[in-house]
Amino acid sequence: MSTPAPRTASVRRATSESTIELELDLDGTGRSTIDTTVPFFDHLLTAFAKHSLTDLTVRATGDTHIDAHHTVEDTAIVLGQAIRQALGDKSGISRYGDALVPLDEALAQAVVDISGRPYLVHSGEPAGYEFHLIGGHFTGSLVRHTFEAIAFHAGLTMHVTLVAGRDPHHIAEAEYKAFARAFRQAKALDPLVAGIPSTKGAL
Ligand SMILES: [Mn+2]
Repeated sequence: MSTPAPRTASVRRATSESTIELELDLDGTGRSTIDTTVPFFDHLLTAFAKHSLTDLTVRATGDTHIDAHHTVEDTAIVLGQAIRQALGDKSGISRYGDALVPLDEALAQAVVDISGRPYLVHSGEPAGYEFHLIGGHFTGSLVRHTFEAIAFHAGLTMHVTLVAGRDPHHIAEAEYKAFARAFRQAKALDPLVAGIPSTKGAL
């Protein structure tokens, strides 16, 4: 048996609005060191790493004196870029994953296809969720916005549905954990898959 290539990536992105440095290992154990200066987003990324078994290091700084928006969005862009890079040619992956994850009263479903075709279908958040301020910095709207950035830059088809939920913190965390669990399945190497799991021969 040949040793599979490491599925790791290191991406740095600097703009006038933020500087992001991110390293990940898709075949990790869920260890993470996250510092985006936005504590609630650190909490979501830590949950993502833990429940997707991705080792993740993030150092981000940005113009959070204006708003957390740029730093959070740019970190999500870089996470997507790193995922795409680390997946390589996607040889031997399961490709699809799905999960239904509760957090007390909240329940979120995520379905992921590592398709190379960016698409996000996101629904179910209660009316006005986008206007909630969580942890003093993070607006509810950023849950969808970060999923958009990850899907578009990683090349994932993602359907994320909030089935139930009342607490804004629980809602965001359940959605991120569902995404993490679905992604964990989708990126997993399946010993029965020979080559790239697409009838087109490329993903
Ligand atoms: Mn934006």
